[in-house]
Amino acid sequence: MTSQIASGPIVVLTGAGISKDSGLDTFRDADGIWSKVRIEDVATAAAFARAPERVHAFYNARRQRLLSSDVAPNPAHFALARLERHWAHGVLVVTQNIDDLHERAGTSRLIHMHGEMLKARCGSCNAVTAWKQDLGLDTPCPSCKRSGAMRPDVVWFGEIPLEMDRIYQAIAECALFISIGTSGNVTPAAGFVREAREFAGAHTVELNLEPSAGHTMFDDAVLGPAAKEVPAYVDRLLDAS
Ligand code: BV8
Repeated sequence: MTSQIASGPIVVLTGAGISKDSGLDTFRDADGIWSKVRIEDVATAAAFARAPERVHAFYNARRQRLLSSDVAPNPAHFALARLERHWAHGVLVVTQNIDDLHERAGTSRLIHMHGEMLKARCGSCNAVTAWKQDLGLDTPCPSCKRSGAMRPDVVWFGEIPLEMDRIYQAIAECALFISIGTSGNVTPAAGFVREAREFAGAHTVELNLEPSAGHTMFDDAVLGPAAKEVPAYVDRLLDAS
């Protein structure tokens, strides 16, 4: 490891692959979510306007799955929390995932750029509320009391991801950019590695089950399941720092 990496901030981008070993489905694997349902039918504002019950059913099922007792953070989530505790120059985790497994593993500097499944937002008054029950057309907003406008507090395709300025600022200052468990198919997240290379001159590493769509942009790659490879990689980083 170069001295630049050893003395600089780290930005970690995670995707659905880091939660696969916790029992949550990915999107584009052979048995993934998009092999069972179309983005256009459940993950856009137009889909919600056209058939809100279908969108609610899609997220209610995923929310209940996330809350089930057999879904918990895996060693990859815990390793990133350990890295944050021991890396002297700062670690920011930017996740595309809408689950709460990073928080439950102890990560605190965290941005959910695509929102959070355990929050609901009112389309009328914009109030955001922590949410673990099913959502439906008859669900009243806890704040304005109106029904019919509650939605999962997630970023659908065609909507603007959250905290982009803060994310780009952190990437511009990082010495090491690590991408874990993402296929590199969804923008703007898929472009972060290029930002890290071109604007920060950062060292870039991809930890994934297989090479992602953007694999040529990474200096290094570690292929294998996140639950196995991420703890080992964090050990190497901390041992060398
Ligand atoms: C935006 C929340 C402008 C909801 C998600 C054409 C028409 C319309 C739009 C577009 C278009 N072309 C491009 C676009 C833009 C669009 C887009 O990228 N579309 C794609 C489909 C082409 N993007 C947007 O609309 C975004 N908004 O662009 O606004 C803008 C831009 C910049 C600044 C301001 C404004 C909004 C996108 C957000 C959509 N919402 N999620 C929900 O979850 O239901 S995205 C969704 O995909 C999830 O967040 C998911 O995390 C994310 C990315 O997928 P991955 O995480 O990578 O998951 P995937 O299954 O693909 O890959 C898993 C990987 O893990 C695989 O590589 C696999 O090998 C690996 N793996 C598997 N097991 C393991 C493993 N790795 C390690 N260990 C294992 N065990």
